[in-house]
Amino acid sequence: MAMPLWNEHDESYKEIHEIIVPHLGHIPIGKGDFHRLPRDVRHFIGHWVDILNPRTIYICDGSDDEAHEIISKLEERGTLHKLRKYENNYICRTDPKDVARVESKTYISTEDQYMSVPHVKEGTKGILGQWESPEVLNKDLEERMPGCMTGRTMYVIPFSMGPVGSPLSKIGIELTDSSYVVLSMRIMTRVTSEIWNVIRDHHEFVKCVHSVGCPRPVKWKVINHWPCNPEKTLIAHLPDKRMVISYGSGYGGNSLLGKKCFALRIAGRIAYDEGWMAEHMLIMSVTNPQGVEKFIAAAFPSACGKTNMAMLEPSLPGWKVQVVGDDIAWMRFDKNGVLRGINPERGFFGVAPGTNYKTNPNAMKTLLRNSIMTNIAEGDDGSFFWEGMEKEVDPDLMLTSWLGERFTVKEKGDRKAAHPNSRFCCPAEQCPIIHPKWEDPEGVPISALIFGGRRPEGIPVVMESFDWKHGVMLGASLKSEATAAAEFKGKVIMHDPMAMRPFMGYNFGKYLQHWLDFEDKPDLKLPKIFHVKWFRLDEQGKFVWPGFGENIRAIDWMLRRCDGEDIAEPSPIGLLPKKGSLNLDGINTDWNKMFNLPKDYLLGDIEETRKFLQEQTGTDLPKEILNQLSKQEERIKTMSTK
Ligand code: OXD
Ligand code: MN
Repeated sequence: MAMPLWNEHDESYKEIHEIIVPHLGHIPIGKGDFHRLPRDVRHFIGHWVDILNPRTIYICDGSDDEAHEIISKLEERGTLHKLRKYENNYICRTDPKDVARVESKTYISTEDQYMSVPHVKEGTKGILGQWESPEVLNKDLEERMPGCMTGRTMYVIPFSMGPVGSPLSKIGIELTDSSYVVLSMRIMTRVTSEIWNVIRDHHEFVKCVHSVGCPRPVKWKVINHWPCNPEKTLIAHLPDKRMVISYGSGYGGNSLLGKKCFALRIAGRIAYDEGWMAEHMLIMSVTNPQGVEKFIAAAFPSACGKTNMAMLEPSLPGWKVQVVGDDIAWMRFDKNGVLRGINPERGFFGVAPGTNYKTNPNAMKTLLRNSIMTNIAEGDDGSFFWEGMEKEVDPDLMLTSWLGERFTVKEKGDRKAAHPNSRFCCPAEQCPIIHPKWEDPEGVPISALIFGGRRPEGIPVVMESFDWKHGVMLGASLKSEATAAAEFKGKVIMHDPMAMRPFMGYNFGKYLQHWLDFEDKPDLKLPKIFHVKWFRLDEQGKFVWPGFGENIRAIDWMLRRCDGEDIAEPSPIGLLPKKGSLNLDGINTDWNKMFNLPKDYLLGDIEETRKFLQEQTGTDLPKEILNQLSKQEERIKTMSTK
């Protein structure tokens, strides 16, 4: 292969002052002192400036002044627009072709294909990550990257995932030509010049390169002042090199490279190499009326209510919930064998539709200042609006939809005011129930791990796994409705094992084995694993469980199990609450509808899940998972049909 684009060779190393850009001469530094950056960072920047050819370089320091300067520029240009009703809140509309993560254009590239993806069964299209050979990737990048920042500013964003300097944190540097990305990254991660010192001490950083793929002069019409290049979008990961290269999209998980690309795909691989876990999980603390606090981490697929659960307002008196994180958990067993977790992010990048004062009052209060909202609707009074807020605003409020249509709330009908994947991006520290220890460098001790998904049928509202291995199998069997967070349409039920399907950065078989192996380490205090399903429907299509704040009742049961209370009984598929052990005071539910086990459905489900895992993971599927599936199937077969 020709020298890959990402290889920084000492012979090709250029200090910035040696780089001559055609027509411009030396690259001007728009802001920052390039020569004071650590050598490895200068090397990285110099290498990419040479390829990308930006007009100028802007080294970010994460300060408020910097944000204000960029915001004013974007307001002038029309990319951002102030929402008058609040303090420092802005709305942004993208090109309607750039609205979600693009899983079909997301690749993992390693020399060894099977480090990235499993040996899928012949004829099967793998959905647990897409591999591209370094040769092909290099060709794809050669077609895209050279000169792609021509005429644009290249921002250098130093950031920490996790509290700066924590032993559980990791450092990244993102080069980007999107100022929207700069503003969002400083909400979602810790952007500060202190990072340079951390790099000087530890040297390692994850390299992130991002371009919207619209060199100037742009040859096509830029829509909504949102440059992007959807035809050529490519999100590439090089886990061996600890590197991400993203081209063509400015949106969310495609461009805020600290989030899915780094904190899940690259960190997943680092965690595998170093013996810890990077998971698509919220972290929350729950304190019972006796004042006993426990932390739980919960994995749900995208847009299944992780943010709502992390911030839930308990319906039962005397209970308190506090949030540590709503999307990603990095967890490691400490020297005493306790699993400790941090939220590597600093903000919430939540799905807006469906969020309101009933479903998530704490999120609503978090959003009242210093936030950026993308593809939502705006009220004529300078307020934000999205589906789900209809009952909380004046029905005569005139809206401008995300597509620029004008209608009042009551005239809206079936039209969408906001895109289904419209997002709010806000600082976590503004959340009224943020946990005082959310930035503790040691992380918080995790007592329980929960898996859940959005699927209508069959599975009980809450259950406990028989043991760790059985819990891993339950996680691997997770299914959920497709969501607008990626490019899917409709409500098909998709497998989303461990809620990690779109975020795997290495072979899923190795990932499952990595999880299973924790059980063999005798000194570890493994948390209990549970499975929940808040969205079970009855035959009439009605939810059998009230959800939201009432979920505290299931959490109460799980935490009492963590304390060893005798309130569970075995069923063929896991440990279920003994009748009467779930606190249902004051709510109207039907125990049978919540916990009945439809034999035929469960048998069909297990057969289908085994087929899925065998096809998708092939010879990499750990034997233990097959063993767990067979045992489960045998147990179900012995059930009576009643
Ligand atoms: C997210 C997602 O944005 O999971 O969190 O898609
Ligand atoms: Mn997510």
